[in-house]
Amino acid sequence: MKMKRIFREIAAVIVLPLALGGCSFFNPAAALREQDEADAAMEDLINVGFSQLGSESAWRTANTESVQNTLTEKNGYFLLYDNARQSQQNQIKALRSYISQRVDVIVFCPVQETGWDTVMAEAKKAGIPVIVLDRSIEADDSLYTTFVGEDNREEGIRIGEWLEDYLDQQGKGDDTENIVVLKGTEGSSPELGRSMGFNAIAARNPNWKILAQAGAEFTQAKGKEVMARFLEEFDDIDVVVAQNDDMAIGALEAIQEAGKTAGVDGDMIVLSFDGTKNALELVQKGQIAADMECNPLSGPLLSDVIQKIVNGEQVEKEYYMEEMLFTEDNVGRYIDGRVY
Ligand code: GZL
Repeated sequence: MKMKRIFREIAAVIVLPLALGGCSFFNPAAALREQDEADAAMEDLINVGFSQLGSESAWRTANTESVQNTLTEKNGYFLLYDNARQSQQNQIKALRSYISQRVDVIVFCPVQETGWDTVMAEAKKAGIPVIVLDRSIEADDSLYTTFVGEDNREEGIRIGEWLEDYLDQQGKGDDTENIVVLKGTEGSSPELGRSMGFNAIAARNPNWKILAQAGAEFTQAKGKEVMARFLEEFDDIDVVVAQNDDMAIGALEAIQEAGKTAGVDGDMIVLSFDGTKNALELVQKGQIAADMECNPLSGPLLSDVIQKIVNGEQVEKEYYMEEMLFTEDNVGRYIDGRVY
């Protein structure tokens, strides 16, 4: 589609000078014919520019692979991919590059909620539909076509409700519960959403005391570092809320190194988000008490939405992935089928 003109321009810039330069091994006619064939093949493909925010977690790797394994040439796509390494500026650069290459659709996972209006207005002016994937943004919603991802606030509420029920069942519904929270990338929609959801449940449980909340960037290393700091500061932590599995696994390492234990009969319980296979194995062992799924396998749904857009069909303003809560009661039925 639109990418065709780009390849002609590239061909003209590269091929002709070489031809004029008379390189002995170079056959300009053949090269242009090959270019035309490439153009023709390219013409039928949907050109998608995909800006991924980084590779900070197992979840992110699964999300990237889901998109790359779905938006393939065999499925009718030409995929341009960029890993922004947690930098909004890198994402904006990638989006501007896709605009200048006149792709058919732009897809991006925003590293943070704010700061996108200008570049999205540029995409809109260029007539390129934008799909916000995974994380949501704070922007004029006329600037993007649709959102495909997860309801992070609902995830936070569901983990909080599970903790309420668990404590009631343990006969601790009125006990003081000292809680620490390992937050994801500050300002990201999962950090904001999960915090908002969990805090709404905490607000109706005055016996829950949130001792500390700190950012640990959704990584295992930072999760361990921040949890170690919490363990030095507080000697009576009852609940750890890790806003993703990588931080939860890091926290468990710190708990063990501090000579403490996690689990139903342990010093504290650990709650997590994502539902990665490694974490579900820890749920099965009782080291993580509950894990709220956040489904990264959005490639197929994304492709369905792109097809609707390029076919001129009406699309919803948002599409949410199916998600469930894993505990030791149900995890055994799902763990073998886990692909991430
Ligand atoms: C959630 C997603 C988060 C995951 C983390 O929608 O953006 O980012 O929970 C990932 O594991 O790093």
